[in-house]
Amino acid sequence: MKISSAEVVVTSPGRNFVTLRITTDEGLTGLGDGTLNGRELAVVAYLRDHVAPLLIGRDPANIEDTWQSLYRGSYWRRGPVTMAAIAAVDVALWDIKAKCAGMPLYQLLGGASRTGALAYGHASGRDLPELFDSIRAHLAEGFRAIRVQTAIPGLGTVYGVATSGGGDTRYDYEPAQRHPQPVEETWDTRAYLRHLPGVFEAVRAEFGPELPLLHDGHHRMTPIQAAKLGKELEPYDLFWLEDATPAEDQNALRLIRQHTTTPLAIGEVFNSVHDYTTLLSERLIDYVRSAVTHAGGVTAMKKLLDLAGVYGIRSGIHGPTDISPVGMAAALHLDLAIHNFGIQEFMPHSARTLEVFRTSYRFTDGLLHPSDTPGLGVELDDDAAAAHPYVPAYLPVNRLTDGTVHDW
Ligand code: CS2
Ligand code: MG
Repeated sequence: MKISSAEVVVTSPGRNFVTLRITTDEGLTGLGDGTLNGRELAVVAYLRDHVAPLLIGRDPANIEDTWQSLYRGSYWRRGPVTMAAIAAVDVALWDIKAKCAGMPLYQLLGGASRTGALAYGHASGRDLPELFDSIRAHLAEGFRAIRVQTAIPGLGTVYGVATSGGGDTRYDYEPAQRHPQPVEETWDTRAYLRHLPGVFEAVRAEFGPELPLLHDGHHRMTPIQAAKLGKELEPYDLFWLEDATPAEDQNALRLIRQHTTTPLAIGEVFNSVHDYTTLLSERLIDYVRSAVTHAGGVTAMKKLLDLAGVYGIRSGIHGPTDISPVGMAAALHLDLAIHNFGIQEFMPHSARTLEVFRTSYRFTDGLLHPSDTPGLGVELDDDAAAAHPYVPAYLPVNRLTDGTVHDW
């Protein structure tokens, strides 16, 4: 069998998605996600202009060889654009291989290690009553683990906090926004650090000690600020504190670790196992947060997660709405198969997105299952995709109260 075409489909059913469809001379197709939020067209060009021509005529069965050719063979390694493009190819080839075998992908990864993947949902509120309502709504939908984000008194819009009600608009706070320039938000870390422990105290008092609670710091603290926050949150027994400090500084995690037993998660902006070497070998984190879509696909993620497992570190695969349903399905097959699964992030896609991407994965009683459909279990509806052309969009920029650009 040979690859006969590799087409890139860009669609924007509320937010932008980049999908690679590989077709073989025997008529089999595979899908891969290459969505890089706010920088989508860079991956499109990388795939269309530089990668697709290399794929034509290759044997789709040789996934490892194709991965290594695109990684080692290009000379320019790593980086979010390259690794999202490689991920798109890799996942599409796994989809084809699993369809060929007539099996769901997780079977090719070793079979199921569990009945489903524990998912966490995103609750948020501008104040405690709104936050409590959001937590209750997620519990009613079946979520058994909850990420908690709140607004901060004195600051305006805070990234990760819903400004609208339920339904499809519920997660509208996290798309890259469709403006010609990025929206600017104001940030004050001291105000955040003063406010957050009280929020967790109130949530524990309301919802009791058992519910797993998570929090995302969006890379906004210095190491010593993160150490202080981790220490102050210890009484509230977090499942994890995510992205406490800017992720590229692996050594920062060492300082945080010396001060707190709050579990740490990091890695949604990482794209290679090389971003993790210190973190894993020194056991400076508890959860690996990379997305299949941004870290080189199933092939690379399986190796990364196996290495993490050697150190007793578990998975927490990135699953926001800017990972397409194709990337989400790939994550779920890994979640089901690997031994060191921790938790899966799950922000359900909008109904509009699910008209473009026909999924078969299921969310039941707090657990996600990729389904037993052969392959990944996702198909792309071309007509629905074409009805939503690309719209430029940017993630917001974060500035301190004096106007300084800040990390996030
Ligand atoms: C967030 C994401 O899901 C998360 O944990 O940090 O919403 C992230 O900000 C976006 O994926 C950025 O594209
Ligand atoms: Mg995050």
